[in-house]
Amino acid sequence: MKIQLVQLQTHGDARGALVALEDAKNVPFEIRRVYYLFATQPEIRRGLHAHHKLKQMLIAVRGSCRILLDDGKEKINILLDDPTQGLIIDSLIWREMYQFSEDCVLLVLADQHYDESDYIRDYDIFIKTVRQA
Ligand code: T46
Repeated sequence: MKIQLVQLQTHGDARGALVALEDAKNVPFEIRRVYYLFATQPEIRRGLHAHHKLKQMLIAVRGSCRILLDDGKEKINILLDDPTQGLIIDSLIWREMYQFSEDCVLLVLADQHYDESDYIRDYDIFIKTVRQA
């Protein structure tokens, strides 16, 4: 599956910790958009879509959530609960985020501006698209 969980270098000292995110260094694409999810609720499921082209890196900078990833052949489930780990998700991967902790802040770096036409929000169309790719 075209996903990768990467360990981000942490600069820490007695004052606390710092993680820097830089494209072409620890982010494997040009960063065109940054957004974050917060005030999520444990029983709510988000995502439920794939992207034609978009690549993203997700980081639970606070709290935790689970993410189901599906490339049309296999499904995996990842717990994001560490602000020093980045989950890179390539195009054509179905994702569902759930079991958000109440304090969860999910930071997302994206390689494209927001474009609704890049979304595949119907699972059957996703499967057909993957098979044709
Ligand atoms: C993804 C997961 C991890 C914008 O106006 N601009 C934006 O950049 C984004 C991401 C969303 N929006 C609007 C579109 C909707 O009216 O914000 C609303 C919520 O978006 P959506 O329902 O797509 O949110 P999620 O949490 O289901 O999915 C988001 C991203 O859209 C998606 O690309 O991979 O987070």
